[in-house]
Amino acid sequence: MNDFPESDGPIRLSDEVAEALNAGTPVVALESTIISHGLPHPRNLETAHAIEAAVRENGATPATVALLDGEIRVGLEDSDLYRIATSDDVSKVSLRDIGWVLASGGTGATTVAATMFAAHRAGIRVFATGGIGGVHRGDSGDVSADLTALGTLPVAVVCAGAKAILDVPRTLEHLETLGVPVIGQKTDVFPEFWTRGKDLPVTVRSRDAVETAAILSAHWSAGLTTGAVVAVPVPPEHEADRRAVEEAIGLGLEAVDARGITGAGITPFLLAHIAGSTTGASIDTNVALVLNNAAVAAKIAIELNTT
Ligand code: PSU
Ligand code: MN
Repeated sequence: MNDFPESDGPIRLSDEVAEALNAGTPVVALESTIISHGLPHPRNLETAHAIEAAVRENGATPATVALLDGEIRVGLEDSDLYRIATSDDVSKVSLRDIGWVLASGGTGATTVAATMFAAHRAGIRVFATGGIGGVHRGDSGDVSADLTALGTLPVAVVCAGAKAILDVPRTLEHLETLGVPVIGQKTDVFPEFWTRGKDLPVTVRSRDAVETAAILSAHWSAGLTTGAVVAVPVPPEHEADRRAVEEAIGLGLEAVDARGITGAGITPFLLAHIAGSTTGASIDTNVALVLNNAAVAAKIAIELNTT
């Protein structure tokens, strides 16, 4: 048990994660909504293990986050990953859901926002995932709390940008308003998850993990308390066909409207719909980019520990 000074609420670090943090060795936080709501079974469980392996192979300790039995858990056992990947009673937990899911004692998978919160409490600065949530398309005013978390918690989120199911230009404007830098690692354009992106700008291009860590370190040591997006495009050999993805998104958005799906259900529905209509190609891309991000995040965590 490693309690955060400003809080005495229930947070439990695995022995491995606690030891790594105490020893000052690099740790990478990982989310669990991607396991419960982002990928189909059994691909989700396989991928959860593969992401952790990618972090380890690149020299850092993985810390997957979830809410289990009334506790925030940072660093999970295989049996915990299995529960999240197979149970049909797992809540998708964003910032506002942490309290009620803890109080209920139920099982909760953390989004980018909730994972950033847990990572910050545990003292972890680097977090790898697939894509961040953002401003949804249309005029619904649906904006992911991932942006709220990025604007308030000093954690770097290594991702392949934002899914084109969102209004990506407005998402980037929102990040600017919140004071969140978007660091394009080896890219000048903001990646759009399944594709490497086209024409949306990043705040700054970084050559490699060393430069990214230097930027993050300068950002936080200047006294800023916001997070950062480290945008890493999907490796070219795994990039999906842009037209096929756009078409699948268009049909998915029509289905969302037709079925009256709203709120937190939208993202999981669209991901499943797009996976179905691209005959799984989008899932292969999703898995490939998450594994790549995990490896890149481990390298950044190593460099941050030495700057
Ligand atoms: N991207 C994916 N798979 C996912 C998500 C994003 O490829 O499962 C999840 C992340 O957990 C992200 C969340 O934080 O969707 C955003 O949901 P919402 O828009 O409801 O905040
Ligand atoms: Mn939403």
